[in-house]
Amino acid sequence: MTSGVVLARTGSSYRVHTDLGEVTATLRGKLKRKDDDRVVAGDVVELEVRADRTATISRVRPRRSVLARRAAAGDRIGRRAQPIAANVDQVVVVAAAREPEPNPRMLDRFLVIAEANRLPAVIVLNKIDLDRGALEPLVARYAPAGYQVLATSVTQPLGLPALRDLLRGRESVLAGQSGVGKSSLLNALYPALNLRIGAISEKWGTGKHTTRAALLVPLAGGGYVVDTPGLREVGTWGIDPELLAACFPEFRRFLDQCRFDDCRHLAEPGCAVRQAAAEHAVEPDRLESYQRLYEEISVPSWSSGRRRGR
Ligand SMILES: Nc1nc2c(ncn2[C@@H]2O[C@H](COP(=O)(O)OP(=O)(O)OP(=O)(O)O)[C@@H](O)[C@H]2O)c(=O)[nH]1
Ligand SMILES: [Mg+2]
Ligand SMILES: [Zn+2]
Repeated sequence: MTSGVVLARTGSSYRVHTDLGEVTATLRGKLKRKDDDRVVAGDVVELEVRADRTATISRVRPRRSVLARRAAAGDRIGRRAQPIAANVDQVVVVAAAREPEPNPRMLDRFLVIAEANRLPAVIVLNKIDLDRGALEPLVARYAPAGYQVLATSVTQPLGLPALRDLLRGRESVLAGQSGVGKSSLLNALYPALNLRIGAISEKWGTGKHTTRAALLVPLAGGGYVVDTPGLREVGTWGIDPELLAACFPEFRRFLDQCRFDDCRHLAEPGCAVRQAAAEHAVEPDRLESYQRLYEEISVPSWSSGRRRGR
């Protein structure tokens, strides 16, 4: 009996990373009968490995965390979370100083998805060689929420040892707009990965039907990076609108000071969050992000099928 980490699932077989190397495993009968999402990428499993490097998974260890897509209320399956990756330790949201310019609206969206999944998040500002001045506004925006902003440059290079430390021994989801340099950063840290740069990343199998399947890439020196789907595919779909404000950590201390218990922080009188924004005790543009996301996720469930298909 040995243990391993599930890297990917294809149909009913699993690629598992073990001390003995990578093996192909199937589930023992007893596990198979349970629901479909019993084992996902990132799960730590116990397995029996045979001489031909095939294996049988006999047990799944309890998960420390799950990155999940939430089924919306009103769906037949109810508000059940669909696990996409297990045991994710952190979300690393990557932005660029320039080319493309930082997009705070998109960063906020990724951070909310991380919070909704109770995953700690760190921001990496790459391409700092192109504009040193891009760091300060980002730190000002995100320090009150408690997010660390790490400046990096692949070309200079800069901040790479710190990023390596951040990724080492952990399971990380990298998120960020196309072109910010996610693949470049990983290649700079782990040349053996040899990821494609500057092109739509096909390398990790962003095929047609992979949206539900995650893939773990083992990093030299320990740790994993989760690819496909990124947070974008997980989306804000099914996040409870009532819980959205708490996904903005710097809002939390104001939430019980609103006049109405069910304040949505949109236009209600006596809203402590809006008051805080007016006084710049919270960044007004973060409130703007909140309000836009609120509108987006509070559309009635009958239209959620369409949103999901987008
Ligand atoms: N100046 C500068 N350019 C960089 C840096 N990092 C990456 N680039 C360039 O930015 C472009 C996009 O880099 P990628 O690594 O492909 O970006 P990505 O985030 O993986 O993009 P997708 O795979 O499309 O999501 C490439 O032309 C890189 O050479 C950096 O630190 N400084
Ligand atoms: Mg890439
Ligand atoms: Zn309020």
